[in-house]
Amino acid sequence: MTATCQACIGLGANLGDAADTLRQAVAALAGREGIVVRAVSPFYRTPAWGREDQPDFINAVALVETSLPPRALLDLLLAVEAGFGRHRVEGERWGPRTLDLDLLLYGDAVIDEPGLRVPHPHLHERAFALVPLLDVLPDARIPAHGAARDAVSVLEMSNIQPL
Ligand code: PH2
Ligand code: MG
Ligand code: MG
Repeated sequence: MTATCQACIGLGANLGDAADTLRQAVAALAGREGIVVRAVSPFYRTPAWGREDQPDFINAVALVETSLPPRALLDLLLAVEAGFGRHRVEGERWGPRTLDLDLLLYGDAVIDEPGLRVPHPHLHERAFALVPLLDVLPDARIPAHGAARDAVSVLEMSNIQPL
């Protein structure tokens, strides 16, 4: 049997029918070789973080079991994003998008390579990712940071609204 790893994927969208896109994206992930979707959090409406001049996002987190190594999983996430019409704008950071799939956690791995940073470098400061993460993995730990529960406890959460 191939060894598998538990990974957490953050889903976000704020263009088009974002909730429908997220539902379809989960189905697309589940249909890929090497990924089993174990749990999906509720969907949340969240105010844009980092760049506020854009529509609210819909966010969720999927807990998956995967036989793919981290780089292959990242490539797959980027391919699924592209399949949903995600066009990356050069130099644009935190802008609006049809679908964003972020590798938040890959087991307890700490990876810092070009294009691939795990845990996600902003996870511990983003309620829109931590709240759904805790739904699927209540005891989640962020390697090099600590308990996700502790990270979220100091953040504003009242604006993270379940759909
Ligand atoms: N993603 C970003 C930037 N800002 N804000 C919210 N609420 N949700 C997101 O998914 C999000 C964001 C960059 O990936
Ligand atoms: Mg993102
Ligand atoms: Mg991303």
